[in-house]
Amino acid sequence: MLLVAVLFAVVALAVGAPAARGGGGSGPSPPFVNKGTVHVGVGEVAYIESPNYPNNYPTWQVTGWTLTAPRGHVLVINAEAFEVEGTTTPWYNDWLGFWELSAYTASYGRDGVTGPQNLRTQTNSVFVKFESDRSVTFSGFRLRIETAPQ
Ligand SMILES: [Ca+2]
Repeated sequence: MLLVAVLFAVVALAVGAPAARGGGGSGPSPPFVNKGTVHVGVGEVAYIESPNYPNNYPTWQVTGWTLTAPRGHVLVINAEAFEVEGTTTPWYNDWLGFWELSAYTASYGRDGVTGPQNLRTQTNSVFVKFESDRSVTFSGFRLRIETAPQ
């Protein structure tokens, strides 16, 4: 039981860290915009785009999506377009990341450079988070999302 509690605390810290970092300043976290849940059925294709795409995304904003697939399936995510002010080091400038929602696994795919390429999730639900800092924006991204058997 204690182990579960510790694991939960670690996950909570990992998820909370990027917003708490505050884009390099000491100010508050960027405002969060919840884009809701996108369910992708077997054989279906869904797309999510950065805010205002293909025009530039706003500065100082966190945008979140929840992606789900039917039980027994996972999500396969590909960036069809990805123009973001980022580095290969997480937590700098603007970045996109993924968190499993139904497993205590590490986040992955945090990236501001290439975007996900054939990223296969471990479970059927992930949280997608895009954070932009206080300056410099680009056209952002368009992600293609499909399902595959787990
Ligand atoms: Ca930026």
